[in-house]
Amino acid sequence: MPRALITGITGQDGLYLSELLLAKGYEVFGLIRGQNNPKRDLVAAVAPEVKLLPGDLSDVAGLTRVLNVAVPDEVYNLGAISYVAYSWENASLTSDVTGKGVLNMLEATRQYAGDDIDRVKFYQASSSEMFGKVQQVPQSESTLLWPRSPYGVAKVFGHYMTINYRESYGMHASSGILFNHESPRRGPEFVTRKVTQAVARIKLGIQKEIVLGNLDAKRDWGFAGDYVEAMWRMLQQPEADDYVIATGETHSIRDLLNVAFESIGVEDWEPYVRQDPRFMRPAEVDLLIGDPSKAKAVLGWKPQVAFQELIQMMVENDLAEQSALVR
Ligand code: NAP
Ligand code: G4F
Repeated sequence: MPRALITGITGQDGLYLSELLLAKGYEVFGLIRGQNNPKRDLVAAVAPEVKLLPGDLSDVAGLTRVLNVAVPDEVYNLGAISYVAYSWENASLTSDVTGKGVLNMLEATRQYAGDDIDRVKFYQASSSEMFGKVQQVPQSESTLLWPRSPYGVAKVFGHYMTINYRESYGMHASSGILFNHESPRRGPEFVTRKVTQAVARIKLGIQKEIVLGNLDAKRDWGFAGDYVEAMWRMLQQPEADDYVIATGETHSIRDLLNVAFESIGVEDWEPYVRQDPRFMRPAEVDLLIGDPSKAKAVLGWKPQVAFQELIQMMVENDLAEQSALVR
């Protein structure tokens, strides 16, 4: 039975990846932080077979201990402070967790592997946020990185550290440069879920408006369930490498509002949406659109869920969730 350790187990991707690996017959271990993490019950409900081990990405000794208990064949480093807006307010902490945390995990994994570096494969959750002020359209694995947020800068550090461990120590360490991916499990602080939750509440008559920031930014949005499959495929390759994972389509926040409101039968969303500078960012990433052709050619991966279907799925889920809450 192959064994996997996932950091970020309580997050959107950690949950989908756990389900995928368990279905493939893996024994799955998850790093969980804090002395009484409120999301422990969520993991137990979604994937009860996952064995949770306490630890934090900022604590190398703890990570080494966790690796020695889990004895993984594959390590998926998904843990991070992942909310871009928050990263300006907490730049130092974001650098420690989202940036230095990657080095901590790589180094703990190298020490765990000892003389046999081939005994373990490593996945790093890199991000399209690294492209920032994009230097090429669409963005591919060779596009120059130009991060625009403390989060993006931290991800660039983690990305190059992963490449460095591959080149310096021969570690099977791959980076997935994932573009935005969403689902009914997406945190409500991210714009898709913020919109789909609000639209559901407006439909049910329990919310009047949505307050947003920049409506013109464009993102390449896919479904998280599809994207975790790509992570697994990267670690099944004979050689480690870096891959862009994206749909190859881009949509603005306005397009998102169109689809979300249409799905509750509202054609004109303008009366329901207010903009507030509070949600504008000090430096914006205006346009993301990925070129996933390498992932398609090498991994045989392609996205299965289109943008419209994704947003409708999220609205339906939120309608069910919000109705249950008001009942
Ligand atoms: P998420 O839902 O925000 O989950 C983040 C996870 O990291 C949570 O489990 C969180 O645990 C954990 N974490 C935070 N600080 C930690 C620390 N100090 N030590 C250990 N764990 C810690 O993120 P996601 O959407 O699943 O994304 C997974 C990864 O992919 C992240 O690295 C993210 O930056 C990256 N990524 C995401 C996207 C996307 O569109 N979703 C795109 C590109 C890259 P708690 O529950 O304890 O807070
Ligand atoms: O949903 P977002 O917060 O996602 P963002 O910043 O693109 O980051 C996500 O994707 C990255 C991959 O590119 C990940 F690495 C990262 O961890 C995270 O998962 O914002 C998307 C866009 C931005 O342009 C933002 O300015 O939506 C715009 N936006 C407009 N109003 C808003 C809002 N974003 C949020 N969160 N809340 C608003 O009210």
